[in-house]
Amino acid sequence: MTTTVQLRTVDRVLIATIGNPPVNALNQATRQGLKEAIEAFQNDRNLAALVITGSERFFSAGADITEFTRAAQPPSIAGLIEMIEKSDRPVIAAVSGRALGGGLELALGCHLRVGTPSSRYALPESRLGLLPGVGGTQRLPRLIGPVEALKAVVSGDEIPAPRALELGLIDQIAQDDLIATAVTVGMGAKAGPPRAGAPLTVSAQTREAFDAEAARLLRRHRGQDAIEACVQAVRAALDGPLEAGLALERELFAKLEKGAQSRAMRHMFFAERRVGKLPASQRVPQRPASTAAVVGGGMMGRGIAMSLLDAGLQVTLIDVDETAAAKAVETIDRQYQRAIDKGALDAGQKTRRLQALSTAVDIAATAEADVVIEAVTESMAVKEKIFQQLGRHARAGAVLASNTSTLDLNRIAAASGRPGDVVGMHFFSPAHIMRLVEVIRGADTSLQTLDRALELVRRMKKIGVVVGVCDGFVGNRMIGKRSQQVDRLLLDGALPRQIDEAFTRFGFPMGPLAVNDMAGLDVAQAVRQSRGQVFPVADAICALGRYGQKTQAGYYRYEPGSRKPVDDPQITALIERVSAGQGVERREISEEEILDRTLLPVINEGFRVLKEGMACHADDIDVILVHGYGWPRWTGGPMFHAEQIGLRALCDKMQKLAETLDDPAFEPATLLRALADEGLSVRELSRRDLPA
Ligand code: 3H9
Repeated sequence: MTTTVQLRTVDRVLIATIGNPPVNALNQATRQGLKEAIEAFQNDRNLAALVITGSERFFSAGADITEFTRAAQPPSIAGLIEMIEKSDRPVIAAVSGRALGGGLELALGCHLRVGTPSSRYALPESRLGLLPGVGGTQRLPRLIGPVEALKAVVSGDEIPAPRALELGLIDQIAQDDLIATAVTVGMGAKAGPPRAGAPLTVSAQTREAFDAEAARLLRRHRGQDAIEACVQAVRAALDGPLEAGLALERELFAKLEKGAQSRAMRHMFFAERRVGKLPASQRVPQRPASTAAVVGGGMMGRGIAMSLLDAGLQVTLIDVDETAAAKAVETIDRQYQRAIDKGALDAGQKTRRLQALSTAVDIAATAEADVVIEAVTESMAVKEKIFQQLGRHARAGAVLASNTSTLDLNRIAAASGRPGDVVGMHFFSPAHIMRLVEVIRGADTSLQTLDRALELVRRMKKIGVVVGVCDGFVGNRMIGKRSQQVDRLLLDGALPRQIDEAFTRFGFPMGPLAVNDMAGLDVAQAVRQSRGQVFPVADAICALGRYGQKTQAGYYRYEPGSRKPVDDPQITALIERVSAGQGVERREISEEEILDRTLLPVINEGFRVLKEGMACHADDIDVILVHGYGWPRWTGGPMFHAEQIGLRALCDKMQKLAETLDDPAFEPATLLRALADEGLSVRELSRRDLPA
C-alpha cells in the first residue's frame, strides 16, 4: 500500500483516507493508493461498505495539475470511478473541506456523498482552460439538473454544503462525526446497480432555460474555448446516453489540454502562486501584524481598511476631521451591508469587523500600529509631510506603506527619516475587491519590511508583486504605452468603437476608449500636460469639455444615468477634422493592425522593465497585467503571449512597424532583441531572487 492512502476498518466498513498534502491532489501515487483500497474492499466480502475520505481541509483538489505536461500514468480517475460504479456494495464519499475538480468527480462516482456542514464543492476546471474530464459534465447534470450543472461547470464557483444538499449534489450533512455518519450511511445503504446511463429527461421548459443560460454564458465568455466545450458537454447529457457523453467529454478534455488557452491559464495558475514570495534564504521570521492604521478615508483608504478588517486586523482609520472619519465609517458600514444582502457576509462577521474599526483625526494615533498605510491624495508635498510625521510617531519597526501609484517612493521614504521601514503598496480600485497589489521596493526598503508587506498582502487574500521604483511602476508604465498609439490610430483612420471592439474580441473586458471615458479624460489630460505630451484627438475632445461618463460625453455619449457608450457622429466628425488638420489622409485600419500597434508596445515595455530589474520575472508582469488591467487570462499575460508569438517573429514585426510608421516606439527593446537573436526564453532568463 502506498502511503498517500491510509486504510482502517470501523465496524464492517473500510475507511480509505487520502493523505497527500497540501491539497490531496490525485497524483499517480494517490490514484494507485485508491485503486488498492477499492481492490481490498472488493476482495473482502465481510466488508459492508467503503468510505473514501480526505483531510479536514481537502477531500481532494482534483487531478494533479503538474502531471498534465507528462504522459498519463495508470490508474486513471475514470478507471477508479468505473471500479466504484461496478461495486455491488456501497462506496460513500465522506467530504470534509473542499472537493474540487477530479476530486468532486470521484465523489460523484460514489454511490452516496456525506459532507460536513462547512464542506464545499466545485468543478473549477474552466479556470484552467479545461472542462471536467472524468464525468463531471455528465454526472452532475444527472444529479442536480442541467441548468444548475451548467452554471457550476462554467463558473467553477464553490457550492457550500447546505446548498449542495438542497440541490441533491450531496445526500446528507453530518452534524457531528463525519466518519461515524458515513459508516452508518454505509451500513444501511445498498449499492444499487450502476447508474442507468440514459439521457436526462427534462421538460421543454427546462430545456428552454438551459438554452437561454447556455447562450448567455457563451456571450459572456466569448472566445474562450473551455466555455464552449463545457456547454457542449453538458448539452450532451440532455441529448444522449452517459457513455456517449463521457466519450465526448474525454475528447474535448484532450483537445483543450493540448490547446494554447489551457497552457496559458495553467501558466497563470502557477505564476499567481509563485509571485510575491521571497525565497526562503531572504525571509526574516517575524510576528504577523495585528494592528494597522490607514491614513486617508477616501475611496482607496476605505477599500484598504476593509481589506485589512477582512484579514482580521484591528484598524484605525485616520482622516482630517471627525465628520470625514464618520462618513468613511458610514460608507464602510453600507458596503458590508451590501455584502450581507448578496449573501457574501453574515451579520456576525459585519459586527466583528466594525468593532475592530476605530477612527482618529491625529496622526499620532499611528503609534500603536504594526503597519501604517497612507492613502491620501496623490501629491508629493502632502505625502512627504505625512511621512515626516510617521517617522516621528510610528513605533520602531512598523511597516510604513504608501499607496502611491505614480510618485517617487524614494523621496517619500527619505521624508520619513527611516527609509528601511518604507515600502509602496499600490492597490487597485476598488481596493477591497481587486486582488492585485504592486509592492514597491524603494532603494532602501529592508528585506524585513518587504517580507512583512508581502505577508500582509497574502493575509488580505490578495496577490502582491514586487516592483521597483520607476515612472508608473510596472503596470501603469506598460499600459501607458498603448495610449499614444490609440490616439495615432484614431488620427490614421480608426474610430473609437472599432478600437474598443478589437480589444474586447481579444479578450479585454473593455476597450481603452471606454476605459478612458470611465476614468475621466481630464485626469489623463492633466498627466499628459505635466509631461508635455500632445495627443491631438484626445486634446480636441477635452477642449469641448467632454470628459467622459461624468459629463455624459467623451469618446462616446451617454444617456442620463447610463454607462452604456453610444456612438456619437459628432466625435466621428471631430476626429475626421483633426486628421485633416494634421494633414493625415485617413485610411481603412484592420483589426490586426489595431492590436499590433497597441499591444506590441506594451509587451516591448515589459522587456525594458525586466532589463532594468523593475520586475524580477516575466511571471510577475503577466500577473500584474492580468489582475490589474484586464489582460485576458487565457492568453497568459503579455510575456507569455510574447513567447506564443515567438520572440523572433515579435522582434521582426516590431522592426517593420517602426519603419513603416516611422515611430521609434516600435523599436524592439534591447532585451527582446538579444533573446530573439540567441533563441532564448524570457522565462529562463528572469531572476527569482531579489538583490539583497
Ligand atoms: C482536474 O481535476 C481535471 C479533471 O477533471 C480530469 C483529470 C483527467 N494539482 O493555492 P494554494 C498546489 S484539474 C497540483 O497556494 P490555497 C499549489 O500549486 C484540477 N498542485 O493554497 C500550491 O503549491 P505551492 C481541478 C496543486 O489553500 C499548493 O498546492 N482542481 C493543485 O490558497 C497550495 O495551493 C483545481 O483547479 C492541484 N490540483 O488554495 C483546483 N491545487 O505551495 C486548483 C493546488 O508549491 N487549486 N496545488 O505553491 C486551487 O484552486 C487552490 O490551490 C486550492 C487551495 C483551493 C486547492
